Amino acid sequence: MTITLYGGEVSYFTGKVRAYLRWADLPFEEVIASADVYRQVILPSVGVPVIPVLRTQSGEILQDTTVIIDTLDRDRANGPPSVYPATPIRKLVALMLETYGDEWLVIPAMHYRWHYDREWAMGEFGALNAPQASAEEQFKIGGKLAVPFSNAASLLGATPDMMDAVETAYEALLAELDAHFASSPALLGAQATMADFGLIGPLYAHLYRDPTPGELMRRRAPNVTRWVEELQFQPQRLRQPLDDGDDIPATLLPILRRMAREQLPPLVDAAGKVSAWMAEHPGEPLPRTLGKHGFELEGRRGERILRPYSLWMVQRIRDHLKSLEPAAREQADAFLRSIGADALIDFPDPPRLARDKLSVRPAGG
Ligand SMILES: N[C@@H](CCC(=O)N[C@@H](CS)C(=O)NCC(=O)O)C(=O)O
Repeated sequence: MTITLYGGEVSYFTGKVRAYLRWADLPFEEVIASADVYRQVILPSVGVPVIPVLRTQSGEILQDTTVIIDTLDRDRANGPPSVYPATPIRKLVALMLETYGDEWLVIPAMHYRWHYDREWAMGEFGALNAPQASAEEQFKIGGKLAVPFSNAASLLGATPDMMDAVETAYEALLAELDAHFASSPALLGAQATMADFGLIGPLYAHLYRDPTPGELMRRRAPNVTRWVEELQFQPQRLRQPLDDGDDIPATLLPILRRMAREQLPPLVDAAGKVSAWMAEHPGEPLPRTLGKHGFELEGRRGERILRPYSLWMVQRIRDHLKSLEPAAREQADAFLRSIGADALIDFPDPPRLARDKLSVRPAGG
């Protein structure tokens, strides 16, 4: 059986897995997640309407891009190098940037899509759901399907008073990434790693493909555009193994400082609130969102939904840190301090979490 990827071009997380499959040179078939596919494959096997979903060669159904890539990475035979660098600080950075791409850059991705390219996105949603319908029919269907997604932009923090800050932060990130890719083929050097697969999610389906941010990327950031196109379509060059060192390219540091400044404070806050909720609801699975909490971007304060799932990704970073020998741990801590990510050193870990579809539950519960 060949691998099947159920998803769509318009989907953030499908772009992440598709890029990985092509990069890993694994033969696969991509099936558009139409209404029929949701009904016949996704809902019965996963229980919630979500993409992407992957059927492995042995017929196992996997949901969640981190789980999908980790499973394929673990089972790879004489194939591509691992997406996880072998050295401690690079692996730390790969895990951090995956978390940044998956859980934070949803803000600009959703903002540009739903505040600039709404009608276009509705047509795309309709085409995904009903590939055989007329353009007019697809637009109507897409309009209905798009409602929860279009609300996501403001729920995630791109409220009207924060839009300028979201754009300022994204344009600055684009400039930082462009400077980085001017001298480096991938985020950590020669080889694509989990850092690249994390960032390709938002930077392909939304910020490259959608008309308004796509034009912005092509105009302002030709090196980012080239990286997106290589990683998504022609990843051969990005399979050169990393060298044996553990240094981080200097051009990546502003991006890591940005992640530390923007995303870490709300993650620390989320950890406190999730711990408190778990203490009050022993053994219970967490809701997908736990109210709202504040965040700061470019000097402005906004509000966004708190998603416990993000802490499952932080747990992966923390597990890596805790697995390090004392000398390596000391170096990793010094590195975290140097990029302003001190919060990861003694992060207020909630009780251990297990992933549960689109949220989390107490591990073992
Ligand atoms: N963290 C998950 C998220 C998957 C996800 O959010 N998929 C989006 C489309 S790109 C979706 O189907 N969302 C449905 C929903 O959030 O209800 C992953 O890595 O796969």
